[in-house]
Amino acid sequence: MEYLGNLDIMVTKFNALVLAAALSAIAGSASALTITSAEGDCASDASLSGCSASAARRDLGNVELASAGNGSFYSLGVGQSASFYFDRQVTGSLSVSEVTFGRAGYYEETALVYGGVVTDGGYDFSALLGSLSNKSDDGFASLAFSGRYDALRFVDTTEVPAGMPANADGFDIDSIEVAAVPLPASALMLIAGLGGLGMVRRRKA
Ligand SMILES: [Ca+2]
Ligand SMILES: [Ca+2]
Repeated sequence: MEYLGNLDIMVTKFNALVLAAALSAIAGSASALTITSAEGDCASDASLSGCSASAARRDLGNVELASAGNGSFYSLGVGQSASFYFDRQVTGSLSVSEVTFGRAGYYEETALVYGGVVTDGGYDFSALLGSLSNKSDDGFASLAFSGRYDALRFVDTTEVPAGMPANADGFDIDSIEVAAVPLPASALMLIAGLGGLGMVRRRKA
């Protein structure tokens, strides 16, 4: 039965391919950050002061993780806030696309950004990361920050000038771009090691 040896090599190669596919799937999921949940003052209670009159602008589902917006957005509401929770920790920099960039004569809309970390009592949003304005020239409101956070909170600080329409609804978030903290090399090595162990065991059996 001279083919048995070849079969054994084939099975080993197959296992290696399965392992490689599994590792690449893990690496892929590690880089794909997702928003697990979001909450916003105006999304919860549209009657709050400064919230948009438009239901579409109070839909948190309009905010996606992307480097460029798609035109649908969530309006924070003047003086109100919204928080976004991620499946992995994130780190800087942060870039937010707004819809009112480059509008001549349009008043400034601003927001503070806080980083949230999981604690025993829930989320601690005491870390102020910086501020955003819709008056930046590059089409994005960006800020650099270090540290690792499980969530981001945006608190509107827009000061609406006198004489502006009464429908002011604060800083608008179309999309968010932020980096996921990469899996530590030790975790990837552990996964690879466990996979290798499984192959050895299967061959011995
Ligand atoms: Ca607005
Ligand atoms: Ca959007």
